[in-house]
Amino acid sequence: MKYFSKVLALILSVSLLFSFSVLTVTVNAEQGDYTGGTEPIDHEHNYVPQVINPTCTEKGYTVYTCSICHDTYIADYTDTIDHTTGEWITDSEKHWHVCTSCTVTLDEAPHSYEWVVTKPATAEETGLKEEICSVCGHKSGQSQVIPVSAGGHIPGDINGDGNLNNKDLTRLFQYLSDWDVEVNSEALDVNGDGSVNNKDLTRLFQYLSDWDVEIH
Ligand SMILES: [Ca+2]
Ligand SMILES: [Ca+2]
Ligand SMILES: [Zn+2]
Ligand SMILES: [Zn+2]
Ligand SMILES: [Zn+2]
Repeated sequence: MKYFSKVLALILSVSLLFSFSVLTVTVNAEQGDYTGGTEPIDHEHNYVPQVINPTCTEKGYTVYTCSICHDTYIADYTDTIDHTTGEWITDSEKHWHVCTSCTVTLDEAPHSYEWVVTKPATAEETGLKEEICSVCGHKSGQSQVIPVSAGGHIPGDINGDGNLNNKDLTRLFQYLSDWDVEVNSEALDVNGDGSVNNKDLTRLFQYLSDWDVEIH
């Protein structure tokens, strides 16, 4: 009987010890489950905002972090900003921009050339017209000399548009054919002989054909 009591006592104490161990393990396990996302102690989150500014490729947002448990969430997205463009970049055919922050190519288009008087002619000196892109300012390399202006007109500029070309030849032909066309009367006497006739037409044709002749 005494022996039996001893055995029982041993069994009881072993099972008690076992239960206690299980309990201890369980508590440890519960504590071990905590990995920093949430703290077992209840608290009012104290979210501190950190604003991340948008770029031209990524939206902006605000990161809210709890100063106590470090729980975070993201909210308050803001739209992307415009690309940042500097100077035009050009080649012989086209112009474009490159965003200085994300390097995307923007606004690519062929040059849009116009004739621009870069140096007006005077009574003493010839002027210069150049073909320049009206968008980016690129010069095609094409240029025209503007003849010295004499007495307020450009020699040979029959239609008075500042250019010397076949349109003037046509206009002079029309004028001589009694068409009702506008002419710069001071430019009509192309060869400077005091009268306006077919000789002036011939002289202008020769001049425009790069013959070595004078016009007035
Ligand atoms: Ca003209
Ligand atoms: Ca003449
Ligand atoms: Zn918190
Ligand atoms: Zn960009
Ligand atoms: Zn251009």
